[in-house]
Amino acid sequence: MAGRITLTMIKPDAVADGHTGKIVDMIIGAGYKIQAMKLTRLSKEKAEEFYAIHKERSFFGELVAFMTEGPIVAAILEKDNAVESFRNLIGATDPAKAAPGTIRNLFAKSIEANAVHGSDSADNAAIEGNFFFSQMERP
Ligand code: 3AN
Repeated sequence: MAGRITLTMIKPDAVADGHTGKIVDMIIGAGYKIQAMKLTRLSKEKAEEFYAIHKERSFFGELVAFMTEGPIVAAILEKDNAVESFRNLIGATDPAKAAPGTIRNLFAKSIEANAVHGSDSADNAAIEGNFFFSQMERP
């Protein structure tokens, strides 16, 4: 399974703005199978855990505050070469640099409120999938 899954979050900005359906439609249209999906909200502790790799970065506090300000949609997505292909679908972290037609180009507001998350490696996809979903939630 490693290499065939990635973990996405539709972030609080995009959920609040009503873009969930359009983003899920783009994901399915790009050929991903949804293995698991939930609407949830990160606590401060869980957001700090998810983004622990960034804890020394200047933007860490703002990132945690932003990611806890409202509900998110988390999903495990399956496709060949899932991590890399999904990062191409979402575009660059900074929406000003995201290619036309990518999810961030269409829906992100800023480098922080950038609409979606995508795992950056197969190992992290597995870790992030287990962070959000139990075995029972992954039929
Ligand atoms: P990506 O989400 O494209 O993998 P990362 O892992 O470098 O990007 O950053 C994780 C998250 O941290 C980003 N999605 C974004 O919300 C936030 N972030 C990254 N760089 C900055 C920055 N310079 N200022 C504010 N937030 C940032």
